[in-house]
Amino acid sequence: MSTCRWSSYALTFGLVLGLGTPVASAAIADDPGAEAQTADSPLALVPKPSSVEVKQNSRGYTLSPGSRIVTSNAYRPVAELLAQTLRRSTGYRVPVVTSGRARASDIAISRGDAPSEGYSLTASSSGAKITAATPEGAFNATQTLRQLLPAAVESPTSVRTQWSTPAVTISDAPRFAYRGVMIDVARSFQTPAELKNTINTLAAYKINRVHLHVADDQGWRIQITNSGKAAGDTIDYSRLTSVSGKTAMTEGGYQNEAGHTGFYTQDDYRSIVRYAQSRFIQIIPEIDLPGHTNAALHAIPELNTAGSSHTSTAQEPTAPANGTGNVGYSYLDPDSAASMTFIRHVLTQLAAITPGNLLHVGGDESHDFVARYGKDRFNTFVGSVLGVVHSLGKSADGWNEISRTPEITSGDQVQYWAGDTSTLPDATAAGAKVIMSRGSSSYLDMKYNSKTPIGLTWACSGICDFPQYYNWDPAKVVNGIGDAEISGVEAPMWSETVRGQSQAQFMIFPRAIAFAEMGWTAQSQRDVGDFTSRLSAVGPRLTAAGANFYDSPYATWQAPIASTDASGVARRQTTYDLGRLFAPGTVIADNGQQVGPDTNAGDADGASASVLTSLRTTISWGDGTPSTAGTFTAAQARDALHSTGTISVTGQHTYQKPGRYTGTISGSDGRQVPFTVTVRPR
Ligand code: TNX
Repeated sequence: MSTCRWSSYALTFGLVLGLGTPVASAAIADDPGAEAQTADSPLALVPKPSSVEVKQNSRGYTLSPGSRIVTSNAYRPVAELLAQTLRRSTGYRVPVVTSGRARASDIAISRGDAPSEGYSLTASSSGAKITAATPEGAFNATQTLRQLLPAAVESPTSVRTQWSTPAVTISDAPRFAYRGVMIDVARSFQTPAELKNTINTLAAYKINRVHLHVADDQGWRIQITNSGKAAGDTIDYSRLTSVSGKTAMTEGGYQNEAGHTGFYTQDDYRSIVRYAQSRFIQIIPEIDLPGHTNAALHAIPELNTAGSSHTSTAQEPTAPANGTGNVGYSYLDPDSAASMTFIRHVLTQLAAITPGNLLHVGGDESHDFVARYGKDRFNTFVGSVLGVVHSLGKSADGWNEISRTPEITSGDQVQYWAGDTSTLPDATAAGAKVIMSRGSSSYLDMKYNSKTPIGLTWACSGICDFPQYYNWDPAKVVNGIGDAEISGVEAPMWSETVRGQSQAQFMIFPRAIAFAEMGWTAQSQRDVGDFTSRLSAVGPRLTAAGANFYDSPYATWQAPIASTDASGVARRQTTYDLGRLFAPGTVIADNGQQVGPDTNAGDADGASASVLTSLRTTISWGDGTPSTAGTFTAAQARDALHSTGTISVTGQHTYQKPGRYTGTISGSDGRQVPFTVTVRPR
């Protein structure tokens, strides 16, 4: 038995292991019951684990119709989440049991020594075995196990393939405790369902923080009620959402689509928090202060005092709504009691519905505030906001502008995005940590290239694709701010130009996945070429899961196929739906019978690369009749804002007699996929 340690072989063999043999390895055995060692792409694990030992000549784990997940009560919720994924795609029952011994066909999840968030995972012919010290570690292990199985495991409907993993032993733990993505729902709202969809995909790559930018100049997205108001507080907080929940960006969208309006009730927010919590993601809400506050000033007359950016008049008691992308003009009055009353009430309610230890208070781009009052006044004002956060038993996050505020202390974090880095050591000297979000290589709202139809260019222009976002060390950005001073990394997705879940995911993926690996994997184990080859197998997973992403030309996307079992009636011509092809970067030729890469660099969407130079299929029906050509239909065509959705393979046929037929889809690249059709009497 030969073994290979990934940690030492990564550079030499990473490409080979990562890519596998994309076309041949996607083929499955003629007899669907036969045990073959096939995965779409063995060891295309992202983020890359600390240590992976591959047993080249051994069989791995095979999930079968009788497979169970055997665990203890403490790990049951984690097991149930894994079971949900497996049930949907395999159609197997996958019961979760908390007693009895695990068999070779089972997945065992149990408690055992492991570093914080870490785990060990062994997949072999005697079963899949996960041990972790906490449910969080076990959850991380289940994400790795998903990636050891074929991409089709992400399918929302049941498909058939060989559900086998390579034989591996993995032990794993993260570099940074904080691995975040920010989503700006203030400029353009996303519904709870949209947000949960993205959270679900982020969790699969071990992102564990989602920072929600819920208030900015253009809109206010979180319900604040009047309950628990301080004595003498005349503010009607329900106006925040009844007035500024109805405003959003009015410009900047693709084909002029306006920003989406709306807000989260506190119950919506709680349900988002719970959903994220079950995937070990902490939600960090941000109320941006003292700037970026026009939506608050638009809703609440009491804030429009002479020292704020808008002074109330009889004609204009509140600041006008502003749906432009202008920044720096709005601010609260540091001398008005109403400002602090407002801040305390809002943060108190937010703290009450946020189980996590962090509230983000913004602090960025208060240009007109600083111009009017000076930087010292800014620091003391933000310092009093930090005081409120601390009095609520929470720690504060803020953009790097807050680094010199007086109250900053251990537990707090400053998020570096741009500007003066010389202030960061002051924050760390006071005990705070740094979250690295350097604009030029972290901002998910930047265009991938000049042809990207949405996005901005101020922080990154030219090519801002996943290699640029991957290929830097957050510990080498600022002198004196190394691993010990950094709590982690976060990639922000601002929404001046981004509308809704699908566009947001197009900007987020795959760049946030590059970030996920930057946050998780030791710097010495990271290599952009190796990452790229593993990412090429992640694309089909995103496709199978129904997530949108930019199928960048920097990866040569793999294209695995799985079959679907069909049924029909004898002597009736029927279009049978027989297969699922997950093929990022491809387009279907006009006649529907050929799939190939979208190489038209002249298009707005640019070129792409796929392992398929061209794929045609023939279907042999299993009843002795001549084979016919398969037809491809994509759930979503590749265009300037969408990767190719899952492609169905269909064929027209008339079975003469009832029965159960085993047919084969044969690809022009040599792959063969068996399917079964059950034909009832007419
Ligand atoms: C800067 S990053 C901002 C945001 C914008 C973003 C657009 C930061 C702390 N402030 O208000 O949305 O640029 O890229």
